[in-house]
Amino acid sequence: MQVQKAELVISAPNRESWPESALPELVLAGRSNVGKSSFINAITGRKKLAYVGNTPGKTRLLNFFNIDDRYMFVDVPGYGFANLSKAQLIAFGEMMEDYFANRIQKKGLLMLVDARHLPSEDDLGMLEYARYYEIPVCIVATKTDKVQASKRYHMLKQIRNALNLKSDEVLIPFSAQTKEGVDEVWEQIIKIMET
Ligand SMILES: Nc1nc2c(ncn2[C@@H]2O[C@H](COP(=O)(O)OP(=O)(O)OP(=O)(O)O)[C@@H](O)[C@H]2O)c(=O)[nH]1
Ligand SMILES: [Mg+2]
Repeated sequence: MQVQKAELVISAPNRESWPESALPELVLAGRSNVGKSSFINAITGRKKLAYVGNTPGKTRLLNFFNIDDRYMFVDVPGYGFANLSKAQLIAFGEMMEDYFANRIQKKGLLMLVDARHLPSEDDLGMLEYARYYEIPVCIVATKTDKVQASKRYHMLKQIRNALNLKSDEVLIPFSAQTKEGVDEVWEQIIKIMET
């Protein structure tokens, strides 16, 4: 999809600041440093829409992006960052619980995992939210350019198994560097958002 407009609507610290909007929403989640900002930039064709940096897990806000007045992307702060306090972990859990339980615009979860590593407990927890609230999921395995061709099939299979993906839960190999997977990602997003 050719994106014309991609705008940050608000960085919301709490429910009161979630935007009033009827657009269907796609939650984008993943561990810190998984390549989420690079992913958002790659699929929207922007260079600096979402900040790409070396300091992982800084934001604790839900970032709502208006995509062509058609979808809202809800960028979740990267989780699984070791330096979080227990209070911060609880606050994060409450923020996500609040969103999934109460936001009627939610339509799907797109979760990013690093193609070189097995998913974490936090990834599984995020997936559980989606399954519990019965919203469709799409998994994106990032940084495939860093995976040796001979190991690729095995890695992807291991990720599928670790997440216990069902046959209708798609796993898309992706690289922000080579742009592998951009078309497949849009195909899935459109499917999730428009059914
Ligand atoms: N080789 C390669 N590097 C990538 C890819 N995607 C992201 N990176 C690198 O991985 C690092 C983290 O990327 P970000 O896009 O900032 O990741 P993030 O998940 O948004 O990170 P935080 O928001 O800080 O948690 C950066 O150094 C990126 O350049 C990719 O597809 N291939
Ligand atoms: Mg980021």
